Amino acid sequence: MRKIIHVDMDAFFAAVEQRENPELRGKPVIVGGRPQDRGVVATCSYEARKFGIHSAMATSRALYLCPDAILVEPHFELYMRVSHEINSIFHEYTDLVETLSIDEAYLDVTDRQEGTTAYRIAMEIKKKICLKTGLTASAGVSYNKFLAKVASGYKKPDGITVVTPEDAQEFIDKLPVGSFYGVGKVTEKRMLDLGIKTGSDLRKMSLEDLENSFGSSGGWFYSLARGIDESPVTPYYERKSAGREITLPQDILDTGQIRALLENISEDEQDILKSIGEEKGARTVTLKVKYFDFSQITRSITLPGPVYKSDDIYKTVLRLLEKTEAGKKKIRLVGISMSNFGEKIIVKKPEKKPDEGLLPFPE
Ligand code: TTP
Ligand code: MG
Repeated sequence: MRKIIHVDMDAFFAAVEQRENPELRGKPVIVGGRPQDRGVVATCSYEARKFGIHSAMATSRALYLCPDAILVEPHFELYMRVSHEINSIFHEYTDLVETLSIDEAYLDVTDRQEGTTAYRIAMEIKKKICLKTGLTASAGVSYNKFLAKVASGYKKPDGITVVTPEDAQEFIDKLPVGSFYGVGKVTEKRMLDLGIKTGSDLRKMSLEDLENSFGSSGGWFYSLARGIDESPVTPYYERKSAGREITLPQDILDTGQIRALLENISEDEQDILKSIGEEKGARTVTLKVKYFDFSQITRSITLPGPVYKSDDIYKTVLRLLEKTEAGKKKIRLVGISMSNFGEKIIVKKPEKKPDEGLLPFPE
């Protein structure tokens, strides 16, 4: 059985601001954009939540609900620094860390429990986060990602909740459908319209009915209602593309020579994909050309399926080469890059749609 921990920082941006400025502690603090700029709330302190303020609400409305709240503009760089600090704590325990957002991650500690338990590891992580950053986090411990995530939100702030296989069904049955992974605002409303309010109601639905009502997500909801979520903790890689480019020793006009170079780079590309574990290939191929006068263009194509073999990459690149001025203008640099990794995604786990008006997360 797997042991998964989900850790989520409490009122993250607001807690960081309260740490930086003692005058903000114990007070309703809103981090977000200014009302005169039609700003929205990124988050707010727990003191502010008592007034009904929440993320993505217009700041003007938030200040109407709590005129004494203190509005602070976000300091993303600072939050990113803290985010890196907590991530390095996670990595002290396992490499199987999946970063979900700036303040939360899953850890798979199945193989890290010698002489300890997942619960103790989670306690230790919370303590270390507090020592290193002065902030509190909440944690959930269970045998899959879905339950660990719901559990971490169960006793916020500064909480820890364990859901064992024995307790799971009772725990799930009581959950409001809105807390199921993949149930966004629209799906929640549709479920409520169908009379599905809790996990228990969801479990009473047949697979067929769920598929009829929710398409490919139906099977996912059917499994979640029974505490089944096999999705692995997948370490998050920042890499979104992989490429290689060559600056030529001399500018080249001859397309034959350019093609030969591109053939070599296509072979390198296959090796690069292999070395980064993207052996299923990538769907988007981009050709970059810099002309003798330093003007530069890129031409790309997104294919219906991924390419991986150097021959296929090369063939695709030749199509792109036709859309350049190769042969007419001397070229000083050529490069190929591949992105959009993996097979065409078959939707198994629906994405939770962020609410409108979200502040963009920093890159
Ligand atoms: P959350 O973990 O959703 O919220 P939180 O950490 O502020 O509060 P909680 O104790 O309930 O976990 O999001 C983490 C940070 O991401 C949050 O501090 C601010 C930012 N954020 C936005 O900028 N816009 C949003 O709509 C949300 C939900 C979060
Ligand atoms: Mg949080």
